[in-house]
Amino acid sequence: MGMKAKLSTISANSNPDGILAVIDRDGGVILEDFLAPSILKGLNEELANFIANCVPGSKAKERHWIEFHGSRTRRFCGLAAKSKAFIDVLCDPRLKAYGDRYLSPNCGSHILNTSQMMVIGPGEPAQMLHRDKDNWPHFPWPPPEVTVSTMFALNDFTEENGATQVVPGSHLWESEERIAKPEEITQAVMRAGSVLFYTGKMLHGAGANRTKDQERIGMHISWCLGWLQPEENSFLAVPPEIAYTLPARAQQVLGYTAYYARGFGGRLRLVDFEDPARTPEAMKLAKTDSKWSWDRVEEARQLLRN
Ligand SMILES: O=C(O)CCC(=O)C(=O)O
Ligand SMILES: [Fe+2]
Repeated sequence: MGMKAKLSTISANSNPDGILAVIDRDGGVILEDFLAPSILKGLNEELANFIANCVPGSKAKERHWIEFHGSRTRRFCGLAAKSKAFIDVLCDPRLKAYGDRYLSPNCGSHILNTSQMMVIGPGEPAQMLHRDKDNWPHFPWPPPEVTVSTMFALNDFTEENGATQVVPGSHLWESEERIAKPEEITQAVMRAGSVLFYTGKMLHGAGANRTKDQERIGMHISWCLGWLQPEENSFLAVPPEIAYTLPARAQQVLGYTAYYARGFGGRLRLVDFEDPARTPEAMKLAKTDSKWSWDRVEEARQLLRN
Protein backbone atom coordinates (compact mmCIF):
# COMPACT_ATOMS: atom_id res chain seq x y z
CA MET A 1 0.00 0.00 0.00
CA GLY A 2 1.33 3.39 -0.89
CA MET A 3 4.37 1.65 -2.34
CA LYS A 4 6.00 3.42 -5.23
CA ALA A 5 5.92 1.37 -8.40
CA LYS A 6 9.18 -0.23 -9.39
CA LEU A 7 10.54 -1.67 -12.61
CA SER A 8 13.37 -4.21 -12.41
CA THR A 9 16.72 -3.47 -13.98
CA ILE A 10 18.86 -6.51 -14.68
CA SER A 11 21.93 -7.25 -16.73
CA ALA A 12 21.30 -8.07 -20.40
CA ASN A 13 23.45 -11.15 -19.74
CA SER A 14 21.02 -12.54 -17.15
CA ASN A 15 19.59 -15.98 -17.64
CA PRO A 16 16.95 -15.71 -20.43
CA ASP A 17 14.31 -17.59 -18.42
CA GLY A 18 14.89 -15.21 -15.52
CA ILE A 19 14.39 -12.22 -17.82
CA LEU A 20 11.14 -13.65 -19.18
CA ALA A 21 9.89 -14.40 -15.65
CA VAL A 22 10.31 -10.71 -14.74
CA ILE A 23 8.42 -9.62 -17.88
CA ASP A 24 5.64 -12.13 -17.10
CA ARG A 25 5.34 -10.66 -13.61
CA ASP A 26 5.73 -6.93 -14.29
CA GLY A 27 4.91 -6.53 -17.99
CA GLY A 28 8.38 -5.17 -18.70
CA VAL A 29 12.02 -5.05 -17.65
CA ILE A 30 15.13 -2.95 -18.24
CA LEU A 31 18.09 -4.89 -19.63
CA GLU A 32 21.27 -3.03 -18.90
CA ASP A 33 24.01 -2.72 -21.54
CA PHE A 34 22.11 -4.71 -24.15
CA LEU A 35 23.85 -3.03 -27.09
CA ALA A 36 27.53 -3.62 -27.78
CA PRO A 37 29.35 -0.25 -27.62
CA SER A 38 30.20 -0.46 -31.35
CA ILE A 39 26.53 -0.92 -32.26
CA LEU A 40 25.44 1.95 -30.02
CA LYS A 41 28.07 4.16 -31.62
CA GLY A 42 27.02 3.03 -35.11
CA LEU A 43 23.35 3.80 -34.45
CA ASN A 44 24.11 7.25 -33.09
CA GLU A 45 26.46 8.12 -35.94
CA GLU A 46 24.31 6.73 -38.73
CA LEU A 47 21.05 8.21 -37.46
CA ALA A 48 22.41 11.65 -36.45
CA ASN A 49 21.70 13.30 -39.81
CA PHE A 50 18.24 11.80 -40.04
CA ILE A 51 17.49 13.16 -36.56
CA ALA A 52 18.87 16.59 -37.40
CA ASN A 53 16.76 16.74 -40.57
CA CYS A 54 13.57 15.59 -38.87
CA VAL A 55 11.26 18.44 -37.91
CA PRO A 56 9.78 18.05 -34.40
CA GLY A 57 6.02 17.57 -34.16
CA SER A 58 3.39 15.40 -35.76
CA LYS A 59 2.74 14.99 -39.48
CA ALA A 60 -0.81 13.91 -38.65
CA LYS A 61 -3.98 15.96 -39.16
CA GLU A 62 -6.04 14.45 -36.34
CA ARG A 63 -5.97 16.12 -32.92
CA HIS A 64 -5.50 12.83 -31.13
CA TRP A 65 -2.36 11.97 -33.09
CA ILE A 66 -0.94 15.48 -32.94
CA GLU A 67 -1.23 15.25 -29.16
CA PHE A 68 0.10 11.68 -29.06
CA HIS A 69 3.17 12.55 -31.13
CA GLY A 70 3.93 15.77 -29.25
CA SER A 71 5.11 19.07 -30.73
CA ARG A 72 8.72 18.92 -29.56
CA THR A 73 9.47 15.30 -30.42
CA ARG A 74 11.24 14.18 -33.58
CA ARG A 75 9.83 10.93 -34.93
CA PHE A 76 10.66 8.89 -38.00
CA CYS A 77 10.47 5.28 -39.09
CA GLY A 78 12.02 2.92 -41.65
CA LEU A 79 15.29 2.47 -39.77
CA ALA A 80 16.28 -0.64 -41.74
CA ALA A 81 16.90 1.55 -44.79
CA LYS A 82 18.82 4.15 -42.79
CA SER A 83 21.38 2.41 -40.59
CA LYS A 84 23.69 -0.57 -40.94
CA ALA A 85 23.96 -0.95 -37.18
CA PHE A 86 20.18 -1.12 -37.05
CA ILE A 87 20.27 -4.26 -39.23
CA ASP A 88 22.46 -5.91 -36.61
CA VAL A 89 19.90 -5.05 -33.94
CA LEU A 90 17.02 -6.21 -36.13
CA CYS A 91 18.70 -9.61 -36.56
CA ASP A 92 19.74 -10.01 -32.91
CA PRO A 93 18.80 -13.55 -31.82
CA ARG A 94 17.90 -12.30 -28.33
CA LEU A 95 15.13 -10.18 -29.84
CA LYS A 96 13.91 -13.11 -31.89
CA ALA A 97 13.71 -15.19 -28.70
CA TYR A 98 11.70 -12.41 -27.02
CA GLY A 99 9.23 -12.26 -29.92
CA ASP A 100 8.99 -16.03 -30.14
CA ARG A 101 8.26 -16.40 -26.45
CA TYR A 102 5.27 -14.06 -26.43
CA LEU A 103 3.95 -14.31 -29.96
CA SER A 104 4.54 -17.85 -31.20
CA PRO A 105 1.58 -19.27 -29.22
CA ASN A 106 -0.61 -17.38 -31.70
CA CYS A 107 1.31 -17.39 -34.98
CA GLY A 108 3.75 -19.36 -37.12
CA SER A 109 6.32 -16.54 -37.00
CA HIS A 110 6.33 -12.91 -35.90
CA ILE A 111 7.08 -9.87 -38.01
CA LEU A 112 8.36 -6.35 -37.50
CA ASN A 113 5.58 -4.03 -36.35
CA THR A 114 7.56 -0.81 -36.66
CA SER A 115 10.95 0.77 -36.02
CA GLN A 116 10.86 4.37 -34.86
CA MET A 117 13.17 7.03 -33.56
CA MET A 118 11.54 8.93 -30.69
CA VAL A 119 13.68 11.93 -29.86
CA ILE A 120 12.02 13.99 -27.14
CA GLY A 121 12.95 17.65 -27.03
CA PRO A 122 13.11 20.04 -24.06
CA GLY A 123 9.73 21.21 -22.80
CA GLU A 124 7.72 18.28 -24.19
CA PRO A 125 4.99 17.24 -21.73
CA ALA A 126 4.43 13.57 -20.87
CA GLN A 127 2.63 11.51 -23.49
CA MET A 128 -0.71 9.93 -22.64
CA LEU A 129 -0.37 6.46 -21.16
CA HIS A 130 -1.44 3.74 -23.57
CA ARG A 131 -0.90 0.13 -24.53
CA ASP A 132 0.81 -0.72 -27.82
CA LYS A 133 -1.73 -3.52 -28.43
CA ASP A 134 -4.31 -0.73 -28.97
CA ASN A 135 -3.27 -0.73 -32.63
CA TRP A 136 -5.59 -3.72 -32.81
CA PRO A 137 -8.38 -2.90 -30.36
CA HIS A 138 -10.69 -5.67 -31.48
CA PHE A 139 -9.96 -8.26 -28.83
CA PRO A 140 -11.88 -8.14 -25.55
CA TRP A 141 -9.67 -7.59 -22.49
CA PRO A 142 -7.52 -9.46 -21.61
CA PRO A 143 -6.37 -10.05 -25.19
CA PRO A 144 -3.78 -12.61 -26.25
CA GLU A 145 -0.29 -11.16 -26.72
CA VAL A 146 -0.36 -9.61 -30.19
CA THR A 147 2.68 -7.36 -29.99
CA VAL A 148 5.90 -6.94 -27.99
CA SER A 149 7.94 -3.76 -27.82
CA THR A 150 11.40 -2.48 -27.01
CA MET A 151 12.69 1.01 -26.28
CA PHE A 152 16.44 1.38 -26.68
CA ALA A 153 18.22 4.22 -24.91
CA LEU A 154 20.63 5.73 -27.45
CA ASN A 155 21.58 8.29 -24.83
CA ASP A 156 21.04 8.20 -21.07
CA PHE A 157 17.34 8.14 -20.13
CA THR A 158 16.80 10.25 -17.00
CA GLU A 159 13.77 11.30 -14.99
CA GLU A 160 14.29 14.82 -16.30
CA ASN A 161 14.83 14.18 -20.01
CA GLY A 162 11.75 12.01 -20.55
CA ALA A 163 12.60 8.40 -19.68
CA THR A 164 9.57 6.29 -20.68
CA GLN A 165 6.80 6.14 -18.10
CA VAL A 166 5.66 2.61 -17.30
CA VAL A 167 3.03 1.03 -15.08
CA PRO A 168 4.37 -2.34 -13.88
CA GLY A 169 1.63 -4.91 -13.42
CA SER A 170 -0.86 -3.09 -15.68
CA HIS A 171 -0.70 -5.98 -18.17
CA LEU A 172 -2.60 -8.07 -15.60
CA TRP A 173 -5.21 -5.55 -14.50
CA GLU A 174 -8.74 -6.79 -14.27
CA SER A 175 -10.11 -3.81 -16.18
CA GLU A 176 -8.58 -2.27 -19.27
CA GLU A 177 -10.24 1.06 -18.39
CA ARG A 178 -8.58 1.39 -15.01
CA ILE A 179 -6.62 4.66 -14.65
CA ALA A 180 -3.09 4.42 -13.22
CA LYS A 181 -2.60 6.13 -9.86
CA PRO A 182 0.47 8.40 -9.68
CA GLU A 183 2.25 5.99 -7.33
CA GLU A 184 1.75 3.13 -9.81
CA ILE A 185 3.75 4.95 -12.47
CA THR A 186 7.53 4.82 -12.67
CA GLN A 187 10.10 5.70 -15.32
CA ALA A 188 12.53 3.57 -17.32
CA VAL A 189 15.64 5.39 -16.17
CA MET A 190 18.57 3.66 -17.88
CA ARG A 191 21.94 4.42 -19.32
CA ALA A 192 22.71 4.53 -23.03
CA GLY A 193 22.89 1.06 -24.59
CA SER A 194 20.24 -0.36 -22.28
CA VAL A 195 16.76 -1.36 -23.39
CA LEU A 196 13.25 -1.50 -21.98
CA PHE A 197 11.31 -4.61 -22.99
CA TYR A 198 7.52 -4.28 -22.53
CA THR A 199 4.66 -6.27 -23.87
CA GLY A 200 1.71 -4.84 -25.77
CA LYS A 201 -0.46 -5.01 -22.66
CA MET A 202 1.69 -2.81 -20.42
CA LEU A 203 0.60 0.80 -19.90
CA HIS A 204 3.37 3.24 -20.80
CA GLY A 205 4.09 6.54 -22.52
CA ALA A 206 6.94 8.96 -23.15
CA GLY A 207 7.97 10.91 -20.05
CA ALA A 208 8.03 14.70 -19.87
CA ASN A 209 11.30 16.35 -20.89
CA ARG A 210 11.86 18.98 -18.20
CA THR A 211 15.37 19.88 -19.28
CA LYS A 212 16.24 23.15 -21.01
CA ASP A 213 18.59 21.76 -23.60
CA GLN A 214 18.79 17.95 -23.63
CA GLU A 215 17.15 15.65 -26.12
CA ARG A 216 16.20 12.12 -25.09
CA ILE A 217 17.17 9.79 -27.91
CA GLY A 218 15.00 6.66 -27.95
CA MET A 219 14.71 3.92 -30.56
CA HIS A 220 11.54 1.86 -30.52
CA ILE A 221 11.30 -1.53 -32.20
CA SER A 222 8.22 -3.72 -31.93
CA TRP A 223 7.02 -6.98 -33.41
CA CYS A 224 3.55 -8.41 -33.96
CA LEU A 225 1.88 -11.68 -34.89
CA GLY A 226 2.98 -12.65 -38.40
CA TRP A 227 -0.59 -12.67 -39.70
CA LEU A 228 -1.48 -9.29 -38.29
CA GLN A 229 -1.17 -6.05 -40.27
CA PRO A 230 1.82 -4.17 -38.79
CA GLU A 231 1.65 -0.48 -37.90
CA GLU A 232 4.37 0.46 -40.37
CA ASN A 233 4.30 -0.37 -44.07
CA SER A 234 7.75 -1.91 -44.42
CA PHE A 235 7.28 -2.56 -48.15
CA LEU A 236 7.27 1.19 -48.77
CA ALA A 237 9.77 2.08 -46.02
CA VAL A 238 12.27 -0.47 -47.29
CA PRO A 239 11.72 -1.19 -51.00
CA PRO A 240 12.60 -4.62 -52.47
CA GLU A 241 15.82 -3.29 -54.05
CA ILE A 242 17.13 -2.73 -50.53
CA ALA A 243 15.26 -5.46 -48.64
CA TYR A 244 16.54 -8.33 -50.80
CA THR A 245 20.15 -7.30 -50.18
CA LEU A 246 19.65 -7.69 -46.39
CA PRO A 247 20.26 -10.80 -44.25
CA ALA A 248 17.54 -13.48 -44.33
CA ARG A 249 16.18 -12.60 -40.88
CA ALA A 250 15.78 -8.96 -41.89
CA GLN A 251 13.93 -9.99 -45.07
CA GLN A 252 11.62 -12.16 -43.01
CA VAL A 253 10.71 -9.58 -40.35
CA LEU A 254 10.23 -6.91 -43.02
CA GLY A 255 7.62 -9.16 -44.65
CA TYR A 256 9.62 -10.04 -47.75
CA THR A 257 9.19 -13.78 -47.29
CA ALA A 258 6.04 -15.89 -47.13
CA TYR A 259 4.30 -16.39 -43.80
CA TYR A 260 3.73 -20.04 -42.98
CA ALA A 261 1.07 -20.90 -40.45
CA ARG A 262 1.76 -24.12 -38.65
CA GLY A 263 0.85 -27.43 -40.31
CA PHE A 264 -1.73 -27.10 -43.07
CA GLY A 265 -2.73 -23.65 -41.90
CA GLY A 266 -1.88 -22.05 -45.20
CA ARG A 267 0.53 -19.35 -46.29
CA LEU A 268 0.36 -15.54 -46.53
CA ARG A 269 2.17 -12.70 -48.36
CA LEU A 270 2.56 -14.81 -51.50
CA VAL A 271 3.40 -13.74 -55.02
CA ASP A 272 1.73 -15.97 -57.61
CA PHE A 273 1.11 -18.61 -54.94
CA GLU A 274 4.75 -18.70 -53.91
CA ASP A 275 7.22 -17.32 -51.40
CA PRO A 276 8.16 -13.83 -52.70
CA ALA A 277 11.79 -14.44 -51.74
CA ARG A 278 11.85 -17.24 -54.33
CA THR A 279 10.73 -15.20 -57.32
CA PRO A 280 13.43 -14.72 -60.01
CA GLU A 281 13.32 -10.95 -59.36
CA ALA A 282 14.03 -11.39 -55.65
CA MET A 283 16.72 -14.02 -56.26
CA LYS A 284 18.42 -11.69 -58.71
CA LEU A 285 18.40 -8.86 -56.17
CA ALA A 286 19.53 -11.17 -53.41
CA LYS A 287 22.47 -12.70 -55.32
CA THR A 288 22.23 -15.35 -52.62
CA ASP A 289 25.80 -16.50 -53.00
CA SER A 290 27.30 -13.18 -51.90
CA LYS A 291 27.55 -12.11 -48.28
CA TRP A 292 25.42 -9.25 -47.08
CA SER A 293 27.08 -5.85 -47.05
CA TRP A 294 25.88 -2.32 -46.45
CA ASP A 295 27.66 -1.23 -49.66
CA ARG A 296 25.02 -3.12 -51.59
CA VAL A 297 22.31 -1.27 -49.71
CA GLU A 298 24.00 2.02 -50.62
CA GLU A 299 24.21 0.84 -54.23
CA ALA A 300 20.51 0.03 -54.19
CA ARG A 301 19.67 3.41 -52.69
CA GLN A 302 21.73 5.11 -55.39
CA LEU A 303 19.84 3.25 -58.10
CA LEU A 304 16.51 4.24 -56.56
CA ARG A 305 17.55 7.88 -56.47
CA ASN A 306 18.47 7.92 -60.16
O1 LIG B 1 9.01 7.74 -26.24
C1 LIG B 1 8.67 6.94 -25.36
O2 LIG B 1 9.31 6.81 -24.31
C2 LIG B 1 7.46 6.07 -25.56
C3 LIG B 1 6.64 6.49 -26.74
C4 LIG B 1 5.52 5.56 -27.03
O3 LIG B 1 5.19 4.72 -26.26
C5 LIG B 1 4.81 5.64 -28.31
O4 LIG B 1 4.96 6.65 -29.04
O5 LIG B 1 4.05 4.70 -28.63
FE1 LIG C 1 3.77 3.24 -27.03
